[in-house]
Amino acid sequence: MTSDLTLVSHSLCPYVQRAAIALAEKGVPFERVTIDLSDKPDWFRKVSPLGKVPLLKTGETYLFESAPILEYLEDSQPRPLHPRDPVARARHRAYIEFGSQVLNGIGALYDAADRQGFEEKAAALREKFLHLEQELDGEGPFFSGPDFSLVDATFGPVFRYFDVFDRLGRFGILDGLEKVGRWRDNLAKRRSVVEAVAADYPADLTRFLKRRQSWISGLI
Ligand SMILES: N[C@@H](CCC(=O)N[C@@H](CS)C(=O)NCC(=O)O)C(=O)O
Repeated sequence: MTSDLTLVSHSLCPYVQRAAIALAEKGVPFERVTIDLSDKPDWFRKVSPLGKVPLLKTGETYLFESAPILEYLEDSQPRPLHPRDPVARARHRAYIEFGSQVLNGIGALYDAADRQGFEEKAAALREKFLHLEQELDGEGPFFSGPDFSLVDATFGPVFRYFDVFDRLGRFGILDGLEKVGRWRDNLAKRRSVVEAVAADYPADLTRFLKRRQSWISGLI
């Protein structure tokens, strides 16, 4: 099967991964074009209004921003990843945004200049996961039970950061959060989540963290 969908990507970007996971879950073939965000090509600057990845090219149109891209895939492709119930759908959309706020917290964590700043950011991040521990469906394996959803596509890339953080130290951010821990393990096993990044992702992320010249860089 051929596809006219192209995902404009960067190797580490968790927002790109959301779209790649949704496409894989839907069984939709797509091309990937990877760009260097530190040296953005002219064609990319012209078609990306915010200068960010992901972009999804469909026909001659470049869609930008991961949340609308996910919604477009829901509207245009098979195998729904949103629940049908309107309240549940709205709640899932809200937790996709919550996932973006968690990613902001992760960015603040790895950019913290010193240990005290790092610990403050770690505590703020843990608050968000404590909230998730309350919200999660205890049965699992996914956010809302048996069906993989866009919230799962959002959090697979979130937990992937922790696989690398765990190699650098014991920061305790997810300690004792049993439902979150089980969710993390289940997402790590999901084929679409595994295949959303290249095999050298951990080394690539570690190099990225080293270059931040922040407190965590000093642990590498
Ligand atoms: N709100 C955007 C966030 C996307 C984003 O932050 N992408 C980053 C890479 S992960 C980016 O392209 N940054 C531009 C840059 O580094 O210049 C979305 O959901 O798509």
